[in-house]
Amino acid sequence: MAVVEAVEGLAGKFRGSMAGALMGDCLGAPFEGESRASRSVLNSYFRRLADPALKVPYKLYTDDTAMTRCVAQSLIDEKGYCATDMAKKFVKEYYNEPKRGYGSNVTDVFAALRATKFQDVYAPAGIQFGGRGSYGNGAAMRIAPVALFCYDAPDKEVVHIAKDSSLLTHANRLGYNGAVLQKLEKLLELMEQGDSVTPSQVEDTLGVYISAHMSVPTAIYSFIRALNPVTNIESDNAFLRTIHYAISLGGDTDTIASMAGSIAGAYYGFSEIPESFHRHCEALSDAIEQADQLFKMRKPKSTET
Ligand code: F2R
Ligand code: MG
Ligand code: MG
Repeated sequence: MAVVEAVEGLAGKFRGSMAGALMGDCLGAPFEGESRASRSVLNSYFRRLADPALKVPYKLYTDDTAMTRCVAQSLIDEKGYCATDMAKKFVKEYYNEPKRGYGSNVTDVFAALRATKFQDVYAPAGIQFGGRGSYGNGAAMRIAPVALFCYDAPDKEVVHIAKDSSLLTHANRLGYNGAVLQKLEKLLELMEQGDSVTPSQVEDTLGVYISAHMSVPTAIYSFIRALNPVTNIESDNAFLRTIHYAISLGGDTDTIASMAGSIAGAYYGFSEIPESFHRHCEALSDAIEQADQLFKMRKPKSTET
């Protein structure tokens, strides 16, 4: 792919967030659900990918990115949140490319939305799991464009769009809140232990699973942990270190690395993502294009009432 022009400042952070989500997904996907990869396997994986002479096909994105792209495109097309448009985009995307590794139950929501002709777009998610709704991390994994779109908006606007867009597929309160607050206390305890915390401790304390409450705090922790060098992780680039560390925890690697990558990408900015990795991820230019559009249309600052 063509080299992406460097953009600094806030625009670079928008790009970094969208690109980071994509890269975490693409680079983490080969390890999803496999037993935890060893340090040496991951160090050589990242070393190989960094080699400009390496000629391999790019890594495909999965459902995480497929849905993130829908969220971004819907906010862009509708210039705001439109539940019906977003639901239609999810369904169209799924039926165009169903083999992106979707959660096994969320596909029932897509089928019901289509069968009911989008009459009540929140209804199908509400009847999942006997009316309890899904607590999978499929709503959290696609949320980055909402944060970008609402960059300057009042908090209540971010919360409204984040919650309602999640409810299109995930009606369990753990699915849209991620039980994050409870878990954040444990995250703080882990942070106090510094670099001595092992992947097993993270798995036992925060979780590395497909459920929102067992993966969202883990992604946040991965970002914080990788702010500084991590023992046995070779990457000296902090963005790559975040993705590497998230994958090293095992479990739901594409999703945890994608969520951590979007935070790290926003924090460090796109210019800090090594160019040698750009070509390894499918459709990076689309992520950049959507980031640029979200940047241009970000909501103006307004005073909260
Ligand atoms: N699906 C996967 N990975 C497995 C297969 C990938 C393989 N490499 C392949 O290519 O085929 N990953 C993706 O799914 C996760 C996001 O899932 P989402 O969108 O939340 O789906 P769903 O179906 O709503 O929930 C996932 C599972 O969670 C359990 N669950 C959820 N709510 C529950 C409830 N109330 N009670 C009991 N169980 C509940 C179920 O097992 C659901 O199937 C991401 O990892 C993405 O990468
Ligand atoms: Mg996935
Ligand atoms: Mg996953």
